[in-house]
Amino acid sequence: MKRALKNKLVSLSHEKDSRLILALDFLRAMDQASPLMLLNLCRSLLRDLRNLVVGVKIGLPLLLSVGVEGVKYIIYDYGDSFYFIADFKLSDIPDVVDYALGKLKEIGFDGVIVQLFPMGYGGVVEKHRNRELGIYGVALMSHRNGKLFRENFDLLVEYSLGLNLDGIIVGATDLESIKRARERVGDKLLILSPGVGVQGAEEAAAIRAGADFEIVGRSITLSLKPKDVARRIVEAERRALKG
Ligand code: O7M
Repeated sequence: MKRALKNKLVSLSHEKDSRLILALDFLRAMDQASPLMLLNLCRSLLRDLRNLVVGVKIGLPLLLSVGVEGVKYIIYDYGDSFYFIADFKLSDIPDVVDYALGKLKEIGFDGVIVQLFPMGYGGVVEKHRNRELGIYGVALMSHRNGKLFRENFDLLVEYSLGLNLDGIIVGATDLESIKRARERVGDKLLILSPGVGVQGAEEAAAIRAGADFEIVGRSITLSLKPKDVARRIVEAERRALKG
């Protein structure tokens, strides 16, 4: 993980000795809780996980529950402790993606996820990376039947290299593809890998296969003991890195 040593994600990872990114999508009792209660739940979860988790990925489930102001509030409170990633898997025309990236940076996000298949994002990526927004592209999704991703995986990885992204997403449910991506990108791109736990991938297996970070959501956020689960995953990842 030599790349982008200036990247906040990488420096927090070194500081905390952790490769864990939390997907903050679903919380226990989410359907019954008011936005304010949810915000308090998020804040206490993040307080508990501060020393274990490096990044926090926020997508539509949380945004639609607490609103933009709520998300801003979370980032305002915890921006020094975590690398915040906006996961709206942007996939529009470059002008719209350009606008969205600017707004997401204003909200306080450190990084954003884009889909790569629309292509044409060269100028947009360069502009926003120069403004210190990390950009990560989806190369292979973790769910079953993602046939088009599978068929175009090599192309998407090549495209990511050409764009000089900060990193790519490769599902932890396909370890061979992680190995293949790592061989191809070397240390030029970070590899972030979701699908651990609820979706079936084993803890730390993606790290062993060559991913830099594992993204984990429900196994932690829906647990009665989120800190214990996070600690167990981080310890498994540390063991995997030591070989
Ligand atoms: O651990 P989970 O299954 O509760 O959550 C996984 C998270 O990773 C959730 O936020 C998904 O949106 C995300 N994710 C996938 O599960 N699969 C993918 O292929 C890609 C992502 C992702 O993070 O894309 C950026």
